[in-house]
Amino acid sequence: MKCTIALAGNPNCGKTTMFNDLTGSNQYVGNWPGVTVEKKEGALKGHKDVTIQDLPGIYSLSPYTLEEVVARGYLVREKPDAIINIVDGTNVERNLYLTTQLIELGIPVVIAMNMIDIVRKNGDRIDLARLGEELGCAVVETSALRGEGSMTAAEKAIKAAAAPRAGEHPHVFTGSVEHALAHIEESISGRVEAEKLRWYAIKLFERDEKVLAELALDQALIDHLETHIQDCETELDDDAESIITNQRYAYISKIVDRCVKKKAPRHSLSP
Ligand code: BGO
Repeated sequence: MKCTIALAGNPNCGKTTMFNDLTGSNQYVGNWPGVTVEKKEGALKGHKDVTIQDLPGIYSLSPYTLEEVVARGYLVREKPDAIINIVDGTNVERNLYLTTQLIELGIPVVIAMNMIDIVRKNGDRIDLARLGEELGCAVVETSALRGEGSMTAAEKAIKAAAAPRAGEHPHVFTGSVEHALAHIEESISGRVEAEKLRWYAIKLFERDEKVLAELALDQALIDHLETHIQDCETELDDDAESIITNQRYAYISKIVDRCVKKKAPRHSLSP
């Protein structure tokens, strides 16, 4: 099956190492249109009809850095068939901030739990099955440096690309935010692709200027959405963007507590 798999992850998660592992010398390097951010793509080893598209290393899908704008522009507009999200297994909590946002895009995600050699050496344990259940996606352990697991992650991504979308999202947000998001989703249904409804609703809740400009909603609709957003802000006594960020971190912290067991704290501030 002809398909495109995007590689996404935080800076230093091992993305370049995995890209090289998956594509070998089958690579094309250029720039993303209009910017001097490097663009690399290549055919998956042994699968000439599967393209691996590298994306810039990012921490979030917000519109604040060039890398974020390039990565999310590609993911929203070019519609890869699946995403391999490379997570640094020694830093799961920080990396999952991006993961939760990638899942909201409605593109099948496979998590490559990378640096697993270091995780093991440290004596830490990650319950991959439980993490996969919590997030609703496959999780594969990888050591890109040792060439372990990368191909399994790619094969799972090819399978996920061919599978029907489940349409379910992890329960990241609390009741009043979910209530506002449901109203926003209802208001923009039919104006965006069905599988991206949630991502657009969250971005509108955050008053993301790039998404507001892209959707060019009429003022009456924007005013209507504002009533729901402002009700939520009043109830939670915070601004919309912080509400989303804080609830995302709270959700991640909960699932990390359930799925990641550190052997012992290795660093102490005491003398
Ligand atoms: C250096 N396991 C281990 N142990 N290391 C890994 C793994 C893995 O699974 N995957 C990647 N690395 P990038 P981004 C380095 O370069 O792919 C290592 O930013 C060094 N360099 O080898 O570049 C990888 O593309 C000197 O490490 O990440 C690299 O996402 C001393 O993680 C680093 C030690 O990988 C980042 C490491 C001169």
